[in-house]
Amino acid sequence: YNQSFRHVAPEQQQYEKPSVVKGRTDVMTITPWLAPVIWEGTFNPVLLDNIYRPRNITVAATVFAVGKYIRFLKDFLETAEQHFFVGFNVNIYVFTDRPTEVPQIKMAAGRQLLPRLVPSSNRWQEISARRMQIIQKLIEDELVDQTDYIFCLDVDSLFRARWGTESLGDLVAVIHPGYFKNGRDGLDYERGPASRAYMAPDEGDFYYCGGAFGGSLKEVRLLAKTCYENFTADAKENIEAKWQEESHLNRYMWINKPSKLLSPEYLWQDFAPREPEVQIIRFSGIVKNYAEIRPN
Ligand code: UD2
Repeated sequence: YNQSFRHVAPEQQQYEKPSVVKGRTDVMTITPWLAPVIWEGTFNPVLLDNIYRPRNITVAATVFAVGKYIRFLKDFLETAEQHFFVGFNVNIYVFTDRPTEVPQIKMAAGRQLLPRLVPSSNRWQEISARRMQIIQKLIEDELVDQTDYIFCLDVDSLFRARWGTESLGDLVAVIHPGYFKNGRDGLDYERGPASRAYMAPDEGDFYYCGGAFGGSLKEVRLLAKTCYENFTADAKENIEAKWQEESHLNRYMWINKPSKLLSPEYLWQDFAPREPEVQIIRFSGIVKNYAEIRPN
């Protein structure tokens, strides 16, 4: 019997009765394939934490800080301490070519910073896409049997409010903040039929972020492996999808429906004006000067 599928509530837990007829009506909270979409007001954080705590889960996060992106790492890590799975076992794997510049962050008990060396590159597209291969290898070589869930996050971002147990699932995708009200023709998928990331005009549920995704080790390993293989096979034919591995991730999630979706609260963009549906921003991409920070 797989313990991980049981939601055992603590006996003394008291909380307000959920209502069948009240709740968020301004947003989709369940997809047509019956995956929950997590928005503020759809979950009880205390109840969820109490359900997950006895399982003593460990959550891994990967973050890449290659080249000048190392400058974003300190704020990312400090805000993760404040908001990301507070009170749980968390291992943050930092992949960098500048190990001596990894900041010393004071971390709470049960939380670890684990720097890993990766080569530098002159192409930001390569740095971004190669993450998938490195994530696959990390899961296979180090995480199996040690970690329960993994999230893969962009470094040029900050945690601003709770990101916790409500986000756990087998295959977890974040709805991209830039396109969440658009129809299919307004989703920035790869549109070239030659690419393995191709999405036809009548395909697509949502546009998902490349900058935040996660799930169980099994599911994320398969996602990373598939995206990297398709990215590499495209490259051999001199094809690069419009948004690199993000395009391939979107193709993958169209075929392999995520079991849980996180609303754009889980990856907002600081430059974007706040939308009324977004009652809280949990994680957001900072405004950056691409010309200044990318290698070329
Ligand atoms: C989008 C995606 C990003 C990726 C990219 C692909 C979001 C919010 N972001 O962001 O995840 O899919 O499109 O084109 O969905 N990096 C380095 N050093 C570099 C360049 C990149 O460490 O020189 C790492 C770093 O962790 C960064 C990530 O790669 O956060 C993504 O690169 P980006 O932030 O430049 O990509 P961006 O903002 O176009």
